[in-house]
Amino acid sequence: MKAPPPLFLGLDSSTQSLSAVVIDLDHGRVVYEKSLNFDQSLPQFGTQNGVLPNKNPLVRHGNPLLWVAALDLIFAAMKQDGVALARIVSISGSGQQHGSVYLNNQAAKTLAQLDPRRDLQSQLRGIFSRCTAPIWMDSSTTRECGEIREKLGGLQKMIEATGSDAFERFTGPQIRKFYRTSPSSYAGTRHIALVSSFMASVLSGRLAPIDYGDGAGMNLMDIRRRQWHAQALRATAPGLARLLPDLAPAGTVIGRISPYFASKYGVNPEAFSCVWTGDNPASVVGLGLIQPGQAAISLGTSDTLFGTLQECRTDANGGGHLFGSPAGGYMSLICFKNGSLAREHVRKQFGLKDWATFARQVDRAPIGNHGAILLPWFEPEIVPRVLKAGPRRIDLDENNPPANCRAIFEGQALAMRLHSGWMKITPKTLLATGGGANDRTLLQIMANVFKCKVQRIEVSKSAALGAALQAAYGFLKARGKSPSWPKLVRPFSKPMPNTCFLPNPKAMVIYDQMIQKYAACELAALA
Ligand code: XUL
Repeated sequence: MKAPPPLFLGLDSSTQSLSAVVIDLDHGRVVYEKSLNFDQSLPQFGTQNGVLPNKNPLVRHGNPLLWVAALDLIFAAMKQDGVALARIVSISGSGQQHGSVYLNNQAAKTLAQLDPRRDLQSQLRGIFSRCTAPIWMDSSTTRECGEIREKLGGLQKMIEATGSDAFERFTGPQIRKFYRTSPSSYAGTRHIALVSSFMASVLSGRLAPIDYGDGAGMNLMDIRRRQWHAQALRATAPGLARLLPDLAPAGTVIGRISPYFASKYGVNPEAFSCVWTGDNPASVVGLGLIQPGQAAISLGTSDTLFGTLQECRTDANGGGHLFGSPAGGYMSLICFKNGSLAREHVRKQFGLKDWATFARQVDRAPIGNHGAILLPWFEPEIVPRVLKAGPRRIDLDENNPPANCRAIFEGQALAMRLHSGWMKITPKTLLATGGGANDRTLLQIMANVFKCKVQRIEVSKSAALGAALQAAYGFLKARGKSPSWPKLVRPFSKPMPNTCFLPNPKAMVIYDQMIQKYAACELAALA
């Protein structure tokens, strides 16, 4: 009898949940999917949408102990659901980008000696030099961004060196703030991990490297040479080089899975534990964006637009980012903090019970909304940089439900087009993923604004799927094979039937005019 095919596991530790996707590469199919929502599954941590409450709207931290508790829960769930964990030959993952975890001198030893009779949370409690982790939603480091940018020689030099301007949520400015405000805790830090490399460290039982995708989200990596940028490290905090792990391609085999997971959950003890990446880089491969010029929008907690590039092209205006792609080459990305939570804000404001009801309201207002503009900055925004939260309404009646529902969708789509011109991406099809991609009205508006076909892709957990593919790539490479990315992704990146949205020529003309007004309103609001 033929042995059952090997399985590959991808995990995604995102802002609000931990997801798992298991794939069978031989048959080109996903055999298992699961998501654990942090607020619901681990209410004892007191998070709201995965974030620790903080009175200061600029400060947003997560709890690394919650993330490891979720890891225990998801392995227990997989075991309970009958996933053939003994057939898993390789594991990789992705994490919310930019967030940083600060470990002390106990970390390496503790990770290497995990006891399967106890849980992760109680064993790892003592390994942190900072008990919370600033995440990508944090905007509290404007001062540090200015200092680092200046030390590196200004905006253009910063972008040239690291692929991005200094951004509040990026890890370098966050590290600098920690060093400045808590010097003794910084002195007690022996290792700084990203969410991705922290989770990979727990799975591997040893401190894991950072990959080029997530490494580029730190303002610390030389984007061309793919090594730590000595001057950026010096500009950030003293002794930083000693605190960072090596950089490595995503999917590189770190070692075998920690015996903790093998003996506690029955994971194959020979399974490889591979280097993780960021959630957006993982989505690039999860969506099959391997050819230069392919692009996607991800409508989740953050809304992002990203595409695959061969060459190193940066945004001279400083709003966008360039990261390494797990499939080699680069990915361009623009990120808006006001994604699903802003949409939800409007839905709740008008007491609309679900998204279908919301969509009916949108349809009651005409395309272009009689010129009503909503700058959707319910939270401090990343692009453009807005620190004082609060939506700005222009020619928009605050109490009119249809106008406001349409205005948030149109405003988000217009902002995406306005700020992504530098990518010079003109895809035939823009793929759509994330929870917001369930909304047909939103996708139709995206198609009209971007003037191209928008297609929803049959992947609900694109980052976790990308991570599983990364695990497969790393496994095959370590076995001396030469895996091909286009071949690996092909069976998994199928567009969904009946979810193709074609641009409407009349709407295209309306939005071509409206984008001018949107840009002018944005400029005026920023001034
Ligand atoms: C990207 C970014 C967000 C997070 C969300 O730069 O900050 O998309 O990765 O998890």
